[in-house]
Amino acid sequence: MDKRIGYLKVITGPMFAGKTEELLRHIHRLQRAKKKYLVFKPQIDNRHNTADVISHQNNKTEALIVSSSQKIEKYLHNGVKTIFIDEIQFFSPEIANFLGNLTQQGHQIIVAGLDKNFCGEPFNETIKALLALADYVEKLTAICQVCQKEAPFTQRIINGQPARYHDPLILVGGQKTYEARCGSCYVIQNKANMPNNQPNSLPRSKNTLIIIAG
Ligand code: TTP
Ligand code: MG
Repeated sequence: MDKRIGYLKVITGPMFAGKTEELLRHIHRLQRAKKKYLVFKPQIDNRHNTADVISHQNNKTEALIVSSSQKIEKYLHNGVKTIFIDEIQFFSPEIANFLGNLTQQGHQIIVAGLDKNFCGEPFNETIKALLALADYVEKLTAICQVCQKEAPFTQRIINGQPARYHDPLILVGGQKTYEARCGSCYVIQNKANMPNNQPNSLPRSKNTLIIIAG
């Protein structure tokens, strides 16, 4: 990557793929060189009850908790040009244009976020826009917790059963609620009952419902 100009890199894939760990790897490189940077994470991700970004390997770094691109903008002073954001899928789609404009101004931006939701579809408009705008995309996979093959999907499990297609999009959680799955072992209930089996052809009216799970 050319470090003299701005760029947007998206680290993406399912849960348990090591997206946060990869983000931290980039951050630790800068720490060693004492280069200035800012790390953000969305207000919604309260899994660890701390402002740190924490990977499954328990590596961590301090982050600023923000709810919108406007809040991020307020921190962009003192000439800091390098920005990291974890859980980017939890920001609204405007963040894509906001980050695109920053790259034009020479900012170097690395974000991490889910490509697909528990339904196996693009997580939302935010990630779609970012993947289109990105200069670099690093797509990671996890390992299927059933058969140990490469896992591009995230399985949501509710009371021991695969989640249903119309369950709420956002359910913050970890290993108690989600598993990494390959295409063969991944299951979604009720998707076949959709009219024309079209993804998202019914309004996902419960999208705004946010549930916090283990
Ligand atoms: P991630 O950081 O993507 O999960 P992770 O930490 O296991 O992955 P990695 O090691 O690659 O960093 O966090 C995803 C969050 O999104 C988690 O709180 C669960 C939530 N989520 C939803 O709200 N809806 C969904 O459909 C899915 C798949 C996850
Ligand atoms: Mg993560």
